[in-house]
Amino acid sequence: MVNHTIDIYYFPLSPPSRCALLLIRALGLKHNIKIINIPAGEQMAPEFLKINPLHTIPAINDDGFILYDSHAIIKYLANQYGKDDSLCPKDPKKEAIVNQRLFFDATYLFPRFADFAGPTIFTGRSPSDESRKKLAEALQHIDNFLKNQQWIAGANMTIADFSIISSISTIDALGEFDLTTYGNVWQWYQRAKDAMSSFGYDEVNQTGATAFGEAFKSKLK
Ligand SMILES: N[C@@H](CCC(=O)N[C@@H](CS)C(=O)NCC(=O)O)C(=O)O
Repeated sequence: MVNHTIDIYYFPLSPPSRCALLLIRALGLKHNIKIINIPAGEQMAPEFLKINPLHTIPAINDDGFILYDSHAIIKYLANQYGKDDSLCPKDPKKEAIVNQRLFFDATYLFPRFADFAGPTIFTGRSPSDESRKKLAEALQHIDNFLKNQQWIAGANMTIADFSIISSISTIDALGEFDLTTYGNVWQWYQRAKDAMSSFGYDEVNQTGATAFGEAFKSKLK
């Protein structure tokens, strides 16, 4: 039983920060949300730079243990507080696949999403054809991951599903990609939303994803 409260530095529009909060909710951990308003530049405040010199959210403070990067955070929390190893398997091969999916989100999917949507959000420019092609390629890889399995890293839901759903839901909310054309992705997305609804999927993730999509669409006009 965990008695202390974990601080999470979070902003609803930020996919990785939603992913970390969703896992905190799945694990039923006591937490305190500290909003860092990214558009207002609050990540550059000296107090926050002491938490994360890289000035990104999410970050957590778990009883003095400070950690940043959503992928590192969800892996730590699942290992430290998971009631068993289902969310983060200890079997080396299963764990390796989870890691591969986390690194895929960190180094491939999320950067391609940011390259696609960032210029519109920050300057109102339309996404480039090149960034559209690259993000579509990333979606196709996820579709392939899911060819013979129900979840992103195998037969069970793991932290990899938390990571990928925060990005996918935001991509879906842009209204620029028809996810139903990626049949495996679309079915997994419905399955994952359903499985995560018991610990607050809509409130923690969907609301922020939809808000990001609205912000994107309003800048395109
Ligand atoms: N790999 C990082 C990416 C985090 C990230 O880029 N967060 C953005 C918001 S979505 C941020 O905090 N940007 C503010 C900045 O870079 O100054 C993670 O997964 O936590």
